[in-house]
Amino acid sequence: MSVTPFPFVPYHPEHLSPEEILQRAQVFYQFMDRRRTVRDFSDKPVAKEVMEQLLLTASTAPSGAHKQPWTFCVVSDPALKKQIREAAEKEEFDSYNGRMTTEWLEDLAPLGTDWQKPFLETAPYLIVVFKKAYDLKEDGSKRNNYYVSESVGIACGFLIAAIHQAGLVTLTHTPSPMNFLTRLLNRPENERPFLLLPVGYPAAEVKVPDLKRKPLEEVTVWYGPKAEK
Ligand code: IYR
Repeated sequence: MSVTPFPFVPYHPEHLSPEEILQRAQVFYQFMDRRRTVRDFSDKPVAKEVMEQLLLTASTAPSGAHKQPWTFCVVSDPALKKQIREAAEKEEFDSYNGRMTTEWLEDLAPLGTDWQKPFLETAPYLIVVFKKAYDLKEDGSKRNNYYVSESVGIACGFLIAAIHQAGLVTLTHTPSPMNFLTRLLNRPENERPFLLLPVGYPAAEVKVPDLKRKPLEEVTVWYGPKAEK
């Protein structure tokens, strides 16, 4: 089967001076460094138009062969949020009470997480991200996708940055196993649940753990001369 090539068109990225580039890089880092995972949400509503813009941003992510192998399910219906919470808490209860290793529980203890997930009902929106292992054509045939987890992971990164930039908060929730989301959201066989992101405002006077991020020296290895300062 032949595939029509994309027409190639001129691309006009911004032309900035090295000083402006450095300034932008610094400003963006400082902004992103203020992002925190929040587990306590307010029930204050968020406009659907805001959600649409956030999801448009997520959709700009690069993907293997430009297949865009993602579906974002946006849940605001209180009854459905309640069903998701109940199913997630059932799995989480089992995970925290036997399925997770002692080492894992030990690693989580400083964060204070447990099996209870009230934010699944409190947050005005839940975005459940599905990855498409393959595309299902209208005639029922399958067409492969590539680097699906990488692509969907990047889209989620864009989404998290967009949520932060909009002044809202989120949390990367990974109930395990996540199959109940396929059932509750009635997703087709080619989609697998990937990540659940509650989106909203933080609860009043929310607290977060005083985490430190690893210094650059610990997370980078340089293989050439650094540019002169
Ligand atoms: N999925 C569980 C457990 C959990 C696991 C990791 I790794 C975390 O960083 C946080 C939580 C939960 O959502 O509580």
